Amino acid sequence: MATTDMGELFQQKIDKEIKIEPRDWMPDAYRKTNLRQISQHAHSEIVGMLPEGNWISRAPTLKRKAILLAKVQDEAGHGLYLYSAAETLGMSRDQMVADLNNGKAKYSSIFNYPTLTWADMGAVGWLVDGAAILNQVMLCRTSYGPYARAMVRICKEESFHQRQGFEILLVLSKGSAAQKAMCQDAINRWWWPSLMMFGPKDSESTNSDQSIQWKIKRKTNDELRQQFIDMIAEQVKILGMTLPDDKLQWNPERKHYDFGEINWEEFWNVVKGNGPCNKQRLDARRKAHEEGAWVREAAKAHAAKRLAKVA
Ligand code: FAQ
Repeated sequence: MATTDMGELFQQKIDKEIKIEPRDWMPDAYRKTNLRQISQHAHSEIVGMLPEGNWISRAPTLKRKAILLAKVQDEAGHGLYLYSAAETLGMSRDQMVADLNNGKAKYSSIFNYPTLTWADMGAVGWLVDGAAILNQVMLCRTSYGPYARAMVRICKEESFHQRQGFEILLVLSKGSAAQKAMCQDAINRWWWPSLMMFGPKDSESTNSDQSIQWKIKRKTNDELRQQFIDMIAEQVKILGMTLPDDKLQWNPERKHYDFGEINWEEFWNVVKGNGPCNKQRLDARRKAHEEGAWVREAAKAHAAKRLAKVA
């Protein structure tokens, strides 16, 4: 069958909401886009462990430490499900990790910002996981089967992450003047970078149109960003805190909150590797990879020994 006919059949399958599975025929560009997005997503989970990992040894109580530890471990698990889903598209995990470590692969801009105080653990959970969930709920219905299935489990865990973040801030918001100030400061620093997580505005998004046609994405970057702003603008009232945007205002005609201009220059700067912590994050990943070499070698040797026994 000619590739164009195959392409038409493929689109019909997508339109009928039939999931695409690893052994099915798919256009090269569909394979490439999924591989790009899923591997970027996996890298984000793994690099995303670092800003919070920074606070595990400094959590204020044993209980807080156990919760944070569990959250960071969940993120490692998410990375693993996602690398496995990406591998079904034909690239090895070794190659994906190499691409991350040599700076070729992207990961979410948000993880290039520093976590300066304990309140940042709350802001990351509430805002960063909150933004992640909105995007990921949509991805539970993405057209590539292994990605959609991985997202279902990830979303269940992410909602716990968001609640624990909000609860950290809720406690601080009812605390001393210094704790309240710490809470507000963390919100101020994480608000704008969280909005950037959804990607460039629709008019500058290179992949959205095709990804929406293939139902990899179900909503545009701007649609999800607006949904997030509408949700957080209400939740912040419960904390008795404010969002650092003097243009934030309910618009009864649009039935959405209006908001100020995002600093896109800052966004692209971070994406290109020049954010406050890009170098630190990649250095940490490379170091962990080098120091873990003996584990990989031991695991390979063990697997080879077992295979030899079976043969
Ligand atoms: N950072 O054409 P579009 C988490 C790139 S959640 C860096 O609109 P697309 C959980 C984009 O790759 C965070 N780069 O792209 C957690 C593209 O460049 P390329 C991860 C970005 O793919 C919480 C170019 O800009 N979530 O980890 C960003 O259609 C707490 C043009 O953009 C996901 O990855 C950015 N923010 O839409 C863990 C979700 N935005 O690749 C630990 C899955 C855009 O052509 C702690 N991914 N770029 O060279 C997606 O849904 C999509 O990939 C978007 C971007 C929405 C991120």
